Amino acid sequence: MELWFTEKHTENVHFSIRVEKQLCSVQSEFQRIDVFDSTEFGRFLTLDGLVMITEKDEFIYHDMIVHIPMATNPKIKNVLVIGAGDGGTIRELTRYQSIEQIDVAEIDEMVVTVCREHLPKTASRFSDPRVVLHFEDGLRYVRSKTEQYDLIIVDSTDPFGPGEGLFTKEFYGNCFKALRDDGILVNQHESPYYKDDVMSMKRAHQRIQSFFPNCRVYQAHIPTYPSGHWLFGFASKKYDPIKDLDADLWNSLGIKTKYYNTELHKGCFALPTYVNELLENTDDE
Ligand code: AG3
Repeated sequence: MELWFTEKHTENVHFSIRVEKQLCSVQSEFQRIDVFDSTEFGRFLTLDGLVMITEKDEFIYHDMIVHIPMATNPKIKNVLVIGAGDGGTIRELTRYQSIEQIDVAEIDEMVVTVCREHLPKTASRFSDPRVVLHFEDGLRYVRSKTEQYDLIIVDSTDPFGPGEGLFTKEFYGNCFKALRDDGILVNQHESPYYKDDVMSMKRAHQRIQSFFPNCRVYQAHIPTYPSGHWLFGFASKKYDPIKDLDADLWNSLGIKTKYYNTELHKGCFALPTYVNELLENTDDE
């Protein structure tokens, strides 16, 4: 008997992974949480039937969401991570000795519990003393914060279900307020390829741009996400991610990575023409 996990990337495109075993399936207050084991991608986590991470390719996403902002400003000390219940982003952040505090606002405690049990490769650093877990909606958490963080990482799901509020103008405005003068906001920015994802990513870009003077979008290749072509947003009150990169300084830290390097740092902001055009023609309601 063969067992397959399938995610609908569009009405007409399905992506399937052959499953060796289903390790966990629970319904939390917020969403359905599943963990599977597979030959091709190792263990993988899905939320409401959408792939969040696989053991084989999570390093790409987590390298890119963490090391791009950290290399742009290695003096970052106070970080807020929103979402991130699988722990991958936290694992990468804890590699920087210079970081003093990592607040994590994750809406669903059950995601953390499940990942601690079944995905120890990503959920490995929750017990670092600098990590403070807040099990609450990131949208609400950030509302009450003012000039407190050097970096906010929005490591969310797609813009529907529990993650919806993390793509709103209200949320981005509150992130702006919660950041210090030289603060950086990085978010997972959806894909430029299929129609529905394009709409989300254009909208996110438009909304972020209405608050931050410096906004850039960068890309990575993530095999298990829709189209495999994924974007991240970089927004700052002060920094330009390319001009302000001190490659020698980051390289001197000796942080060994499998995807990120300082040449790729500069290259990932060079986007295909059709993506640049999508980002130029944004019209929000
Ligand atoms: N968060 C972004 C996942 C988006 C995937 N979308 C999809 N499969 N339709 C991942 C969280 C990793 N820490």
